[in-house]
Amino acid sequence: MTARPAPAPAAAAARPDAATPAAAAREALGWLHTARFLTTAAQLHQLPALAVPEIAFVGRSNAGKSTAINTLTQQTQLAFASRKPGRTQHINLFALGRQGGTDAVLADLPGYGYAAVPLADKQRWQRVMANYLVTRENLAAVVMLCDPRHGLQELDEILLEVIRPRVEQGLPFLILLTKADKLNRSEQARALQIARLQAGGGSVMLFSAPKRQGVEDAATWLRAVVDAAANPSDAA
Ligand SMILES: Nc1nc2c(ncn2[C@@H]2O[C@H](COP(=O)(O)OP(=O)(O)O)[C@@H](O)[C@H]2O)c(=O)[nH]1
Ligand SMILES: [Mg+2]
Repeated sequence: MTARPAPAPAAAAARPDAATPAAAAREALGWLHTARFLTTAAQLHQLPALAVPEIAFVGRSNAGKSTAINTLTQQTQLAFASRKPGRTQHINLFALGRQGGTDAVLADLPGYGYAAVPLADKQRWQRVMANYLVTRENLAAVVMLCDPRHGLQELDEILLEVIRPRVEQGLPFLILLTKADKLNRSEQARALQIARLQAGGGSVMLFSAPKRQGVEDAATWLRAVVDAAANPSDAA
């Protein structure tokens, strides 16, 4: 081999973090991995007022919310993936940020719609969720988890109606169609199509924890939402 001069440094000078979608996803997943438990609240007024962007995860019991949070944060037990649905009645907050700093928060909201829960409890949860989604000042985005084999159900639609005005004002909204590994390709395409019609301008992605489908895209979306909330002038 003949000796050659070193290549021009132009490519190497580019910031490695966001050079490609894959690099952006890696950066986002590294950031999500910093998630740690912050606090839990049984009632809205117990939630601390926070200045950092907050991303709420909502969904029916058993939709795959805990699994998605654990997969995105790459932590097996952060959001307890329950075999007994309907038991997580609190709002759990998880802090995100490198070096112990907090630059965003994930809010794991109570799963709803579990049949065995008494009606009064269901109605209480519905009120708490609606109040949270309407009044939470640092709310920066909402992620709705939905098992596409069942589609959006009545309680999903009610929540959609609650947040629709905020989505129309620009609140980022993502429907994650979970358990995509249970659908074949044409069923996936059809589920995407239906959910896009229902999302009212929000985004829709297929997601599978075991197949890791949609994990990088969802992570990148979450990171971008927080970046946009932190630097509103960059958004356009
Ligand atoms: N096949 C498959 N099963 C999943 C997936 N995500 C969750 N599940 C299963 O669905 C059930 C409910 O999941 P969980 O995360 O506890 O739902 P949650 O009630 O919304 O928090 C559990 O048995 C999970 O193992 C997925 O992506 N694929
Ligand atoms: Mg759960």
